[in-house]
Amino acid sequence: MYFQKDFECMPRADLTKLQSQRLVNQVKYVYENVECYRKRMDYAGVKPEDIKGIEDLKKLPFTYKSDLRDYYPYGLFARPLTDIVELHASSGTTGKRIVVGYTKNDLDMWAGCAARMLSAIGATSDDIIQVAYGYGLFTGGFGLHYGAEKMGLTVIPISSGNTERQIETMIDFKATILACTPSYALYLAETAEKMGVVDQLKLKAGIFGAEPWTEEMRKQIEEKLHIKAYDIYGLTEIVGPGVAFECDHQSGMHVNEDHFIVEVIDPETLEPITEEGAVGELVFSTIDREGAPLLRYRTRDLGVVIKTPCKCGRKFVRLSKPKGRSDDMLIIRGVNVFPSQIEGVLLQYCDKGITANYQIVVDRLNNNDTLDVFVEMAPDLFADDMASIERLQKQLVDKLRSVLGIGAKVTLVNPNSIARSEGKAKRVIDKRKLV
Ligand code: DLL
Repeated sequence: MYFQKDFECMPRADLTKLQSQRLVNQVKYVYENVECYRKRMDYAGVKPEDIKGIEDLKKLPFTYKSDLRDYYPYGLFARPLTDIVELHASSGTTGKRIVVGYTKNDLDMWAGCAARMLSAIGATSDDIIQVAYGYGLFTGGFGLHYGAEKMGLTVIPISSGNTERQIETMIDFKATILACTPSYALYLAETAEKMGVVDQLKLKAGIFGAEPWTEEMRKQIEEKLHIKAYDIYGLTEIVGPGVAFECDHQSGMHVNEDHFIVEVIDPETLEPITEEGAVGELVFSTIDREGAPLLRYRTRDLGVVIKTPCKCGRKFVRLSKPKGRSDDMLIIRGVNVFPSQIEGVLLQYCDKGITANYQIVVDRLNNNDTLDVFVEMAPDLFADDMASIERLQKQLVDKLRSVLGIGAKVTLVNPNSIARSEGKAKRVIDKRKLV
């Protein structure tokens, strides 16, 4: 077990004291070691001494995804690269990734956060966890791996993909816990059904996150795989998986508040929302991070912070399932995709036979996200032979795959066939009903 009662069940007054001490240190550390923060705080007229506790958090400027992009790759690191032992990354608004660095202590803190999540779902060193999140720059695979390792579980580091082999492995290696995205869990469940092997599985629980999913999906996964399905939340910028986790009561995700402070703000006015149960944008500050600390990071995820006590006894506040985003980011097969990335690719081909009229359609078929890009041809290409149209279509598919990191189906359609809008163009149609 990795239930850290002293922290997880700490009375609120003590937790506030701990958060305040850590925040004061983190702000001082960031001011001294990260030029961008120093300049921004100077500009805002805030000195580290002005931050005496969490009540002063709102004096600090926000950090945005664009900051991580502007200071790409290492500009926001607070430590020299000699102290950074691991890098992780995810996509950004222009296709340029954002990069986050971990020191040895950061990795240990992350592993501890992830171990708490596993402990909260009842995992012990007797369990065998199949980590089918992607390993690599994405944080999912390694985050669950480090947590499981810290708790002494047996890890099957299979990564994502190769679905039938996943099922074979789950059966042969007697996996008891499955970790992957919820949509992949459903796909695995359906494949196991087709293979007629569901009753050979030894799974008892699944730990799923990295993309929006509904209570209906939870029910389906639980019924098909005969497991309990738990939600976990995180983002690359903070620590990937391990920011917040569900306990046995499956009623909101406890935030690891001794490491991260969560605020809810109105995304328009940027004012903190204190009203219980109100939806707002989640903003996180790290308070004991060494490599890549972030203060008041605007996640763009909309959610609710639940402060009422949980039956499990943990005192950490809980997050509702995210209720959408305050920007246009889509999560497709677990990968963050911005429509502007797709538009950027299409614009590069406007002199090669396509126009800037396009539509992006995202759907979910057989529990797998699909991405369709419809683009109008220019009249010249339309009059051309089929081979040139197919050639261009293929070039677009290849380019989109390399920029987005996932496959898209591209269909070149007749000139003027995409409906024109009278107001703002409706470029993206998301047919998945996820919130
Ligand atoms: O998805 C980290 C992660 C890995 C979380 C494995 C959980 C499990 P990013 O790729 O940076 O990091 O994507 C972060 O994914 O801002 C949310 O919009 C979304 N997201 C993450 N968890 C959930 C969840 C990882 N449980 C972005 N429900 C976040 C809904 C989620 N959305």
